[in-house]
Amino acid sequence: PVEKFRKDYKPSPYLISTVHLDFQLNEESTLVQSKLRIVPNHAESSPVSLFLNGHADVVLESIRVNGADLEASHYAADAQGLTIKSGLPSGEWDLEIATRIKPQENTSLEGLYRSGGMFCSQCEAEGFRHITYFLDRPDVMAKYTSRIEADKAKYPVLLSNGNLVDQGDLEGGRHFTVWEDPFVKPCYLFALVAGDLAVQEDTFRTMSGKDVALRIYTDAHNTSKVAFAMQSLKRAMKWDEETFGLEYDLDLFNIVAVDDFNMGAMENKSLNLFNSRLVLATPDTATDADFGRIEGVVGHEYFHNWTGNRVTCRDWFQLTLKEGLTVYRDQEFSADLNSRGVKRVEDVARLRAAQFPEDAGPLAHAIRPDSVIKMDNFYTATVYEKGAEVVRLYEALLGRAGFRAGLDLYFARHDGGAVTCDDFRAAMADASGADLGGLEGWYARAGTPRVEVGVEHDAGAGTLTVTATQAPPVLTAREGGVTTAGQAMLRQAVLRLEHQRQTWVFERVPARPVPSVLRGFSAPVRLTFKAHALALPDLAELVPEVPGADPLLLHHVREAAARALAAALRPELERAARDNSDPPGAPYEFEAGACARRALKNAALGALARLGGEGVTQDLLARFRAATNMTDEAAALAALDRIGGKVRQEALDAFYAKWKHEPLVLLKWIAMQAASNLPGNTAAVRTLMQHEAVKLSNPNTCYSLFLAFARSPVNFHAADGSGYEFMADSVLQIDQINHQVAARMVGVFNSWRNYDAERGALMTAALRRMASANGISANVYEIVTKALP
Ligand code: B3K
Ligand code: ZN
Repeated sequence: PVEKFRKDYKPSPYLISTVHLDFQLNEESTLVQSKLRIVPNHAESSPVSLFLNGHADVVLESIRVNGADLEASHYAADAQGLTIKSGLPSGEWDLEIATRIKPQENTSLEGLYRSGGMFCSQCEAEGFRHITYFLDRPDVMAKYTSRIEADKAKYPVLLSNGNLVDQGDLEGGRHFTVWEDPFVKPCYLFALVAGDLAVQEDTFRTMSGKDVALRIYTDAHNTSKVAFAMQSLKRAMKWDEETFGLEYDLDLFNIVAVDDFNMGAMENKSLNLFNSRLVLATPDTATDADFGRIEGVVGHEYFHNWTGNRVTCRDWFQLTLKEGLTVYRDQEFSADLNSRGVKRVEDVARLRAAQFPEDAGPLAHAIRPDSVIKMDNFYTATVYEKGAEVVRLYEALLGRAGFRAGLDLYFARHDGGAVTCDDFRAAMADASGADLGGLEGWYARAGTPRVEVGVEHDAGAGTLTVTATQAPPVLTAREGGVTTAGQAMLRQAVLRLEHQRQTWVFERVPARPVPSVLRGFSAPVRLTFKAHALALPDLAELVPEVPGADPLLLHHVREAAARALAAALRPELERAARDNSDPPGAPYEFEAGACARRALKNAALGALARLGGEGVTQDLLARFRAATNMTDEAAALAALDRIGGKVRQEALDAFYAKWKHEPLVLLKWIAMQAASNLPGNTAAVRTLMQHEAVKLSNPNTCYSLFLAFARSPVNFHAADGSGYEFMADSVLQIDQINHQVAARMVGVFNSWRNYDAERGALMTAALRRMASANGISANVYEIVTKALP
């Protein structure tokens, strides 16, 4: 596997102005004919050869240049792509390439593949090269026309990007559609869908009065589950107009739900593809958390239409340009629709639980990485969540209006272009005249800065002196609230920490105030603070704080503390559970107050379950049986799981019997069993792998099974190494099916340095075994080799 470096970026010697694609979809193989208008990129000296990326699975059938077959001596194809070495015309010219591919054998779920009975595609980051030979890089932007032909009975719905410009029936029961996308785009935003799908429709009138047709496609039996996603889409469209003045730019917007999907969703121009679990939801099948995620991701993919699609990335090292900015936008969207405070607490908790450890581990990278082997490995919490925090710094420094002016200038300058993070910062700085040079460090360096704050009050002089030191020094916007104890906030200021040590003096502060720094968590830093948290921190947060941690010991200590706390607070917990329970027959509502009540009640029930006893068990069983929404049903099941024994098994069996026809609901059932801390559960998980509900070619299933298993301190971290062994076996097994999923699974070994010497040795032994296994993918290779000492 080859490592690529950001510093090696060179503009493409050729560009492509138009792309005509023709897909002949068939059961055994698919013929792809592509006609490209090739344009020399004159910024560069005249090139002699043209290299097009293409995966080994692509079989070349023919090449024509300006309408004439190209002689075999002029070109060569290998596992990386196709080189046209000679016979290239000067000026602009047409290149026609025919390739044959086998989507039905494609289990990597990159490029064109099958999910259930449908054809669908995933091209970001480098999937388009699995379809045909192409300049597969985001700075090559072209206008696309796509013609799709397939059997009409099997695939009545044929979709691609842009507007439907033609359709018709053909001989032999076949039919076709032609789609034209008027906007230039990189090939990673191309999409195709063919299937027997049902559709739910709605419309949205934009701020300039244009009606947009909104369509959500699913399997016929799931049409009743898309109402919430549709409502979220309409809210996102309205919010982007009101907040950023950004209007939708085509007459239709399609979403398709796909069961087998490597990640959450994909923002293909006007044809977003979604993992089914992020589209389908009804109160009885989805939890409050699921609803929240659906709203956020529907918003996220829609917002990409401007931040990502209209303005895209010059190269993949700039990924945070579109992802950090779009995560910031979806966070703000959810904050405006629900409780801003709760949303911020959730987002920061996620950052601390997932991104801080990543940034402190062997795979730490800057939000704009310097080198990459497989780009798919860099869709990380750092690029996404820390990237969003860096965007939040611009907002803190420039204020809302300054931030908006910067974004306006960014679009005015770069619409239709492929740009860098530096272009974004330049637009932000130029629109406001602010000096943002200090932000450079956040793009260049990995790691979480540590900030220490000291406060001194001089009663005589009436001054308050705030001193902050940071390591390593990096610009940090911190809103410092200066408050008097128990009183409303007196003053608020943004302190710019640009040097290693800085001091601010506030005048006219007669009484000693209580300072509140890092308000709203205004920078992604660790604050050396003496505060004590009320809730027990997650094990993932505890482990890095305890050098050489024994995860089992920590787990038992944490459990004992949780039990003691529950015992001491029993009456309060019982009251919280009782007072926050819905009256029978109350309708489910996804609304901030109702969600908060359910969360409190279910947290109380979870704590009471630690105490066990007949009364608690019977109450939980009754709640489990009577639950009218998945939030309460799943919470009761989790609490019964904690009680263990016969009731646990009965509840799991009842849950399976009730939901065996809803694969998305069964993901929760799988994850709960896989994460169990019952001693010896590894064997049960191996057995679960044989269950009819477990399909290892489905990424969601793998995540629910294996990533959940790795969260079990008792079984993943079993002292005899059996958990690590099971995980390594599973990685190697899944890598034969899907590289991206396998690479995500390996990530659970990254934290080996946090544990005691024995576990560290067992974990690195598992990593070495994977590294030396035959035929591992570049994806897995990159993670295991970086994780090893
Ligand atoms: N841009 C996609 C992620 C693609 C991942 C490719 N391995 C989803 C998103 O961030 O919106
Ligand atoms: Zn995104």
